Amino acid sequence: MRAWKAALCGVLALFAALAAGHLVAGLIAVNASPYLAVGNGAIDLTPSPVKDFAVRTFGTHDKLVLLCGMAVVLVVVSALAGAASRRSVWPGAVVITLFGVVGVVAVAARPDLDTVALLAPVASLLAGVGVFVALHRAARPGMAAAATGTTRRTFLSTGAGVVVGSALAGVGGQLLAGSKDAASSRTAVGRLVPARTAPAIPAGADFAALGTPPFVTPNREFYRVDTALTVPQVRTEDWSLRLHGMVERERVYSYSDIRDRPLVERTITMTCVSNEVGGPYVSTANFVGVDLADLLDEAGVRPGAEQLFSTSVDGWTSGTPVAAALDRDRGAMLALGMNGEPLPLEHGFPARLVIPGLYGYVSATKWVTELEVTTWQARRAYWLQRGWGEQAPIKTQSRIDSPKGFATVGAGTVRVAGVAWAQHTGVAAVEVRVDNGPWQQATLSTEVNVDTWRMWHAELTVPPGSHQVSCRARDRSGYTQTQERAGTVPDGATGWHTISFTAK
Ligand SMILES: Nc1nc2c(c(=O)[nH]1)N[C@H]1C(S)=C(S)[C@@H](COP(=O)(O)O)O[C@H]1N2
Ligand SMILES: [Mo]
Repeated sequence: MRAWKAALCGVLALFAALAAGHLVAGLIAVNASPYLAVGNGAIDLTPSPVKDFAVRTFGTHDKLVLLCGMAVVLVVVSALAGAASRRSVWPGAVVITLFGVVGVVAVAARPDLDTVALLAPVASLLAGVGVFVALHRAARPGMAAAATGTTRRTFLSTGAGVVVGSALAGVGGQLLAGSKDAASSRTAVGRLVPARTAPAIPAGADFAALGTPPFVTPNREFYRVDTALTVPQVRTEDWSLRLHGMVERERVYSYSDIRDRPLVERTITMTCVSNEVGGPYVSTANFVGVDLADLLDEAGVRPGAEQLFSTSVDGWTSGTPVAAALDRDRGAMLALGMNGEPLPLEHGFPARLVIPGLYGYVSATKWVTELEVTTWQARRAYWLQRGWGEQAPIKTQSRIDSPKGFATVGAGTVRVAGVAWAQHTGVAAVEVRVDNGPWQQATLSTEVNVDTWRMWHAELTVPPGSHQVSCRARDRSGYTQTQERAGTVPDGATGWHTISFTAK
C-alpha cells in the first residue's frame, strides 16, 4: 500500500484512540483521559530544573506548551508507525498498543484517580488498535486491478467515518466533563460575608498612577502556579476536609461546617518560591475563611507534632511547620473566598490554605481535602521530594515595575516605581540607585499590614544615554537585601532587581 495511506491509518487510529479515551473520561473524571494523564505524569516526573525552566520560559502557558508538544510527538510517531506498516499490519499495531499501554500506566499512577478510571485508557487502546486494523484492511489493494477504485473508496469512506466519529466522541467527552464542573456549585455559594472584615485599603496604599501594580490584585490577574493540567473540579457538596494524624480527636468538616462559622478576612500577599528576582509570581488578595488554628485546636494537636501535611484532591501535597499553622499572630487560614467572591476554580475552590509569610509550596494548598498532623520524618511533600527546602519563609525582595526594562524615557527627572515585600516582618525602606551611584531613599506607600507588599517610587536625575537602575529593600528586622544572586532552588531567589533603560 502507498506510504501516505499507511501513515494516515496511523494518524487516524491515534485520533480515534484519544477521542474514545476522552469520551469515557468525560463520564468518569476528565483527568482519566489518557492524554491528560500522560501529561500530568510527565509533569510529576520532570526534573525540577527543567520544570523551573518551563515556568520561567512559558509562565502560565507552560502546560499548553507541554500538551502541544505531546500532540506533535504523537502525530509524528503515529504517522511513522503507520508508514512502517505498508506491508504488514504489525509495526503500526504494536506502536499503537504501546501508546495505549503508556496511557493505562499513566492513569493507574495518578494519585487522584481510582480503578474505574482505567476504563478510559482501555477504551483508547481498543479504539486505537481496532481502527488501525480496520483501516489497514480497507486500504489494502484488492486482488484484481479493477478493484483498486473500490479499495480507495472503501478506505476514504472508512477514514471519513473515523474522523467524524472521533470528533463526535471528543466533543461529547468535553461536554460531559463540563456538565460535571464546579462552576455552578461555585455560583450557588453566593456571598461569603466575613464576621470580621479586613481594614479598608487606605488610598495611599499603591502608586498605581505612577506605574506600580494596584494594591489588591484582581482575581483574573492573580498569579497562578500549580501542577494541575486541568483545573480540579470539586463541588462544595462533594468536598470535605479530614483533619487527622497526631491529634486527640480526628475531625471531618463539610463545606457548610466551615462556611457557617464566623469568617475572618485578611489582606495577604502570596509569593511563589519560583519567582525569580524581578518576576511576576507575587500577588495580593483579601482572603476570607477561618483560622486554621481554630480547627487544629478543636482536633487537639498532640505533643511532638512538627508538620501539617496537606493534600489536594489532585494528589499534590505540601508540608507546613505546625508552629506556623498554630501561631495566631501569623493568622494562617483555611480560605473559602478571595476578593469578595468564592475562590476561583484555578485558585483552589472550594477551599485552600493561605499562610502569611511562607512560600506557596509549603503553605498554600489549593483544593485541599486532607490535613495530617505529623512529623517531618514521616511524610515528604511534593516539592521536598524534588529537592526544594523544608523551611521556606518568603525572602525580602523588591522589584522595579516602571520604567520597563529597555524602555526609552525622557532625560532629566525619571520616575522609578515598584513593589517590595517582606511578609510577616514588614518593609522598612527601599533604596534605588542609578549606574552604581549613591543609594537614594524611595518614598513608600502607606503600610497595610506586615503580611502585604508595599509600593515605592523615587525620582532620579539622569543624563541622556543608557543607564541601569537597581533597587533593594530593608525589612523591619534590619536586614537589607543581599546583592548576592541565588537561583530559586531550593528556597527562593536573592539579588537586586536591575533594569536597563535609555534616557533621550
Ligand atoms: N493543589 C495544589 N496546590 C498548590 C500548588 C499545586 O501545584 N497544587 N502549588 C502551590 C504553589 S507552588 C503556589 S506558589 C501557590 C500558588 O497559588 P495561586 O495559584 O492561587 O497563586 O499554590 C500552591 N498550592
Ligand atoms: Mo510556588
